[in-house]
Amino acid sequence: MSKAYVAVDIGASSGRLMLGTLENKKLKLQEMHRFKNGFTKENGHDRWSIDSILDEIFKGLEKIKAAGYDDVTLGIDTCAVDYVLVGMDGEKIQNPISYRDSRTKNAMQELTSDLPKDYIYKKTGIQFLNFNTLYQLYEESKPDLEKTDKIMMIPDYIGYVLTGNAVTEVTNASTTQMLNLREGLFDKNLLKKVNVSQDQFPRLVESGTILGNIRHKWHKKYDLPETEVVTVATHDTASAVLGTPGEGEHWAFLSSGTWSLLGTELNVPENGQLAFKGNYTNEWGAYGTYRFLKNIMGLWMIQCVKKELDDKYSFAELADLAGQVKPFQQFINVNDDRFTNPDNMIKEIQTYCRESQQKVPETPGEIAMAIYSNLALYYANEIEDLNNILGYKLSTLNIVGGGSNVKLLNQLTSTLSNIDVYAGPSEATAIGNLIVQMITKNDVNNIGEGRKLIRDSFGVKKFVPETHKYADVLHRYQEFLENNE
Ligand code: LRH
Repeated sequence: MSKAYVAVDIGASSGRLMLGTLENKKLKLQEMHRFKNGFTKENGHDRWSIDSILDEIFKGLEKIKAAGYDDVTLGIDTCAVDYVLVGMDGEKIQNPISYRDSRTKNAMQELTSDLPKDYIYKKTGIQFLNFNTLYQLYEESKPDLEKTDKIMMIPDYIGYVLTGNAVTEVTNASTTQMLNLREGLFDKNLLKKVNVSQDQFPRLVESGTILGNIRHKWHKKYDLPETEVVTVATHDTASAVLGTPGEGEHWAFLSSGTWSLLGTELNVPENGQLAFKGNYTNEWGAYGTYRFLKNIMGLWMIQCVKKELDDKYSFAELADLAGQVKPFQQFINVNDDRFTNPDNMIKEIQTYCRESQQKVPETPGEIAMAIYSNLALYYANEIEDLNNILGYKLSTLNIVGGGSNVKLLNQLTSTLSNIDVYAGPSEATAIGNLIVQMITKNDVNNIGEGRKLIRDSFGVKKFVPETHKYADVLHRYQEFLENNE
């Protein structure tokens, strides 16, 4: 009889089940199951196929049992903001709509013409992204909403299907832009604006709450290990930050995956005027922390390009090709909404460059370099902004997630931001998910000890600024942004 921890980590393009065990005071990770994820058009919208995700989770658990683990603890994390409407019969009403669906294109503008942005920001401290749950609910089908008994964030819904128990976990709930920072509850006025009520959300719980055991009916259908579900930091970014081995004071993180989430951990939210103007967010974290950060378009751009090139090149090959090309051949505001879900990313980038009378990237290497160099510039610009808002200089930057494997991007980021970069682990999200389970089950004492465990278990690579390089580029990029925002 072997015990283990399992992180179910569902990203925008893939999901996996990672097994975590403690061996000789080190955390050992093993990928047990991986599957493709993505949204497809269904009933007029881009939707996640939630039943297939559940199916894959069961498949993964069967593999884990077959590998000899018959007693596991399991935590679920996914990307934020999306939700499932559940009817009186306890079943989902439809497949959940992805935040990249175009339904919310004008919703934020419409809603905030009535409720001013500074009013919403003061209450919630959450950045304005046109896909926040607040704006998604604003656009929600009225007949579907009328049938709704429960509104559940996706990881909470998965936990509910597995165990029959319904909660709303705070790290993810905060990204709805509907939690009131001061009251610690959903804000009544904001809910009213989108015709939903507090009692439609299951009770709020902190990360690290035991949810319950997998239901008997699933054991009858699948050959599963005994499984206890822990509600971890269910927002993948919250898990990624918990899985970041930052050290000392004032370290910054860059969770680099489909999105680039750049920021720092705070104990008190920062929702003053400067943070509001900079559109920084205060997402709730585990153990009384806040993730003060900004969303940057991220590797989504390169993921789209890879697909559009028929997966002829791997990410590593694209980075190699980029390395053979000169950086900064064109400036791109990577956070321009036009890159959120274009029909074709390569064409969108090329049109952008043509429209702004810049060199048009043509080869795969040129396109990849255009993306990497502009991501690095955008990061550097935000680090400067963060230093200003916080009133102190961030000491180091820990890059985690898949993007931490891209040496070229790490080096450009270090040089342009003039900061020491520590890259890795690339599996920070799954690790953060596991660490919260281990703290909940008393195998690890607290998050400080958890981060030490990560440092002791995984290699981290250091990148230092090449100070003689690219002296004036950031400044020119900032001027470009000012004229192109
Ligand atoms: C990253 C992420 C991010 C959210 C976005 C919707 O996967 O969760 O933190 O802003 O997806």
